[in-house]
Amino acid sequence: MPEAPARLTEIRGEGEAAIEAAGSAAELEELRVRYLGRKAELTQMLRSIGELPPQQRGPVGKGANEVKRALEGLLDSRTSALAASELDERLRTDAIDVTLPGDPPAAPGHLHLITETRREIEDVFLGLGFSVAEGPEVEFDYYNFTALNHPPDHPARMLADTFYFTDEVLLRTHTSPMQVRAMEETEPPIYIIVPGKVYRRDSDATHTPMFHQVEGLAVDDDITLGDLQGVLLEFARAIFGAERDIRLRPHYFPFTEPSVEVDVSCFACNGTGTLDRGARCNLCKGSGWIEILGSGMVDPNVLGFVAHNGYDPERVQGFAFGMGIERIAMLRHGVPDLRLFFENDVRFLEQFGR
Ligand code: 2NL
Repeated sequence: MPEAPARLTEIRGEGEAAIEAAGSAAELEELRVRYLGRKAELTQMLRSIGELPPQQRGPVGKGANEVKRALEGLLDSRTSALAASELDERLRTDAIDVTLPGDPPAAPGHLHLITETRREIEDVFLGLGFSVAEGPEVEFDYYNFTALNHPPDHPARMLADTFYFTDEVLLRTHTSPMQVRAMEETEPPIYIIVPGKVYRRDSDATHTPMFHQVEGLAVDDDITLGDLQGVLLEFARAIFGAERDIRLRPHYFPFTEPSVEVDVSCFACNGTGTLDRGARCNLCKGSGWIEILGSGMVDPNVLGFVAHNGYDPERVQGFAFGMGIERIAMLRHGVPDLRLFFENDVRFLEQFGR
């Protein structure tokens, strides 16, 4: 057995090497027991110092305590270094990437009935070859009235009926101004529908100052009232059921000539006006017909405003129509009051828009 101080140097070398090499907290704990535990060689040496010759006690005791402190210090610093790097590792691997898409429950929201209805109407006309165009809600008097053949004294132009910003700038009262814009931008043929919000100075049980419209426009060679009738029959059947018929009644609009109002055969009484036990149908008031929209052949005067872009009224003709989205939705879903659309009572809204 080597002399005590030489053995101490050996223990210190071995211990330090083993501690440096340890890769886990558990290994370090084992080494702490092996080198500093009750049965460790170093501990035994310190305990038996009293048995050494007196002149060796001082140097051996001093040397053994030095080794003990060195190994203790190294064990402590390695233990905390390892804990820190294990924490770093965990922070790195357990990190949550908050930019990844989550896995949330299905959104509790859904479309508003007006949005759902607008999209269904759009789908019908997309299927018939029309494109969807949208335009500004703040318009010039020129596009909203003048180019749509409204004479300067037309009642719709009055301050009492239309929201004006200035003499020439207003909130559009229909979506037709965008149809004039589309004709300025695109030569014929044109087949478009224009959905959107429109504004009129009206407010009662059947009128809100803002409502939604879809207008349609087709201009081509040889467009006839028969084309209008065919397109609107397809529309009525797609929205109100394959059994439906339509009826055109003469009417008047400033921008169409001739003009017609269009009725669909009643889907509550199948157009008979009478219910099961002979009671009068209350949806169509016994007439068998329900008004759904207004339309007509585009007035040549309207085409005259865009004749410079190929809309020569001597060479092309067209049809146009306009409908209120609220009215279509109320009829289809039996909504009893227009104002329900805008009160945002979820008990109403939640019933639609799946
Ligand atoms: C209704 C009736 C209608 C039009 C809108 C139109 C547009 C152009 C030219 C000619 Cl650019 N006409 N639009 C035509 C007839 C009726 O709307 O009752 N809407 C709620």
